[in-house]
Amino acid sequence: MERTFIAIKPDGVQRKLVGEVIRRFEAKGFTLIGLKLVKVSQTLAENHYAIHRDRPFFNSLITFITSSPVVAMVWEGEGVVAAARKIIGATNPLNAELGTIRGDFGVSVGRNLIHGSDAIPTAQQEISLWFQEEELVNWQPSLTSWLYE
Ligand code: D4T
Repeated sequence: MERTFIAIKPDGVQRKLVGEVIRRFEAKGFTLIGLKLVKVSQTLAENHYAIHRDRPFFNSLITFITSSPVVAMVWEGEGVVAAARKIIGATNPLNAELGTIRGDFGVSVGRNLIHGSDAIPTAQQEISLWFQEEELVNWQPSLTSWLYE
């Protein structure tokens, strides 16, 4: 089953949106298999955002993501990587559709509340960066037959 890495960023945690974010992923039908509150280290932040190392916003991004706790999660389900990106919405919350998390709760690209892996290989890489294998729980939700034919 496909898995994706989702992080509620410091602004999402500070703004008490943890429950709201989890509710949306649960209500859609995805399964939570990993969850922890993380005080992000400089090293973890730089590894996670390595692809943006040369971008002008890199330093402020690292300062922001290490400034306050992050909720790190792994969600599972068919097509969860692409679906999560739709649930999250466009990078700039002002461009994100209403009904998405960023569209409903954000006004600024540097405070866009949540991260979701952008592709299956990225998801695998990010899950192993943020979680030990033993922190992930394989379980079978009892409502699976009501979600999948
Ligand atoms: P993440 O990676 O956080 O899920 O965001 P996206 O996948 O939607 O967008 P991204 O990788 O292009 O940006 C990563 C991160 O950098 C912040 N950012 C981005 C910023 O502060 N200023 C900017 O101009 C851009 C493009 C927001 C998300």
